[in-house]
Amino acid sequence: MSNAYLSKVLEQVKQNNPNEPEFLQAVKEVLSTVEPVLDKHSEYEKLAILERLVEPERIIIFRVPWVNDKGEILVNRGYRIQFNSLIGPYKGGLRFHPSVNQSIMKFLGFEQIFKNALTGLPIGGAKGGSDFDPKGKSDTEIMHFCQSFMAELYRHIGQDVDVPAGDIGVGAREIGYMFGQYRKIRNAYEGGVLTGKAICYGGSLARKEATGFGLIFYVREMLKAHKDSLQGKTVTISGSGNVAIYAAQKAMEYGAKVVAMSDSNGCIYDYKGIDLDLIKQIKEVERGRISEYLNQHYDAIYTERTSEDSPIWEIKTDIALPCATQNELTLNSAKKLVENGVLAVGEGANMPCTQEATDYLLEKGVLVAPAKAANAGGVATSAIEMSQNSMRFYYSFEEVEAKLDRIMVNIFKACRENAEQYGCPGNYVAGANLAAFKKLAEAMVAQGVV
Ligand code: NDP
Ligand code: 2IT
Repeated sequence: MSNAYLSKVLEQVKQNNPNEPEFLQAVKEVLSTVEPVLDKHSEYEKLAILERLVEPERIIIFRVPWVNDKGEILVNRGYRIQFNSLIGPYKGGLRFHPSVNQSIMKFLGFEQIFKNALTGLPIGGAKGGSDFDPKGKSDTEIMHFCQSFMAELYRHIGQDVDVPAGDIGVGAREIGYMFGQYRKIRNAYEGGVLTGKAICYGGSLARKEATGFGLIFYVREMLKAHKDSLQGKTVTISGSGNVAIYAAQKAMEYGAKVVAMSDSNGCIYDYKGIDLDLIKQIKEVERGRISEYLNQHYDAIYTERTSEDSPIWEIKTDIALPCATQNELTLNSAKKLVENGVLAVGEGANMPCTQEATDYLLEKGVLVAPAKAANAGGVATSAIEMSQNSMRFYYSFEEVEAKLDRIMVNIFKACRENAEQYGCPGNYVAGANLAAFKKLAEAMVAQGVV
């Protein structure tokens, strides 16, 4: 980084946010690519554009007490990072996972600002969640936790203020329990306050599928720009949650063969192609472990995860889709993928590649679909859910999917054009950051110092 303003801000961010490695990583990744815009706009320093972007508008931290089935009282920590409302109400998911802390919440909130700007829809950036571990909890325990979480969160959100949705550990079941509690407290049906709702009370068709489908639409466009396609390609997908499952489904529809999926314990490899109906049964219905796949497919192979390098990236593949969590694809894994001839990596999860892994993949000419662009289909469809709620009207599945497809095509186009315009053709990581940053900076200038 040769721009003095950039280096100064990065140093400040380091000093002001000690012990927040994920947040620092996300900021560094963005700042390292926006230099050409800053070189063109020397006035941005005087306007403190970067200093304002890296500081959340508000951080809310709260106690979440709840009672488990044994009658024991437990306390978790809840978060909502209202990062930026420049271009719309705060918008972003809620994550329930024991690893949740302020650094992870802030990195996700920061990424969300740029992702949401790329969708072209009026949504600001936010993230929230809790260090609550949903694994092994009964349905009643999940409900009690969600109700207690919402008993505090309700006062900070609203359909024109802040609109949470799902993320790791939060799906339609949790959104339903939170919506019920919100509705009861507010004594009003405000449909657009949460997205990812079930279809029966205000959800959007295709929201469940949207992030995974959108990822594949983006990868399709990226391959097309390089005169290639998904047809006949081998695909490996980490995770077996919401994003992974629907990425697998759409990849298969385009003629690709998905041979491996995983969860936090390990990965399965099925040379015949993954039986996705069985994965849905194990994960969406039974909430079980992916190793149970072998109970029905005796010739599949299960490999336990024993280190930070996931065994799934050792498998030879044309296209790798990390769809589990941050920093799940390390430099070691990137080297393995390149050794095995990988063509493209599509980030379904948020920040799944470490910075070293991304740099290595780009250096080796692998196509990288960056998370904030490639997984934006989920939040974009959330915005479509909000607009349906405002209109008190519903679109068909096909209508929503067509809108999502168009949005992903436009996001890819913005990434490609910006990468070309700023002298790094084919680098969609930089292209995404540049496209989003330009829009946000322009909006900040227009709205004055607030
Ligand atoms: P789910 O909870 O549905 O699934 C998460 C999957 O990732 C599970 O298979 C889980 O395995 C695995 N996983 C989670 N944490 C870890 C970890 N620390 N180490 C290894 N594996 C892990 O979540 P989603 O599919 O919704 O989210 C997946 C990723 O996609 C996240 O990064 C999320 O931020 C991102 N994302 C989600 C969107 C959405 O609309 N849902 C939109 C855009 C991005 P296990 O069950 O063993 O924990
Ligand atoms: O990371 C993400 O974009 C999400 N978890 C979806 C957020 C949303 O508001 O739909």
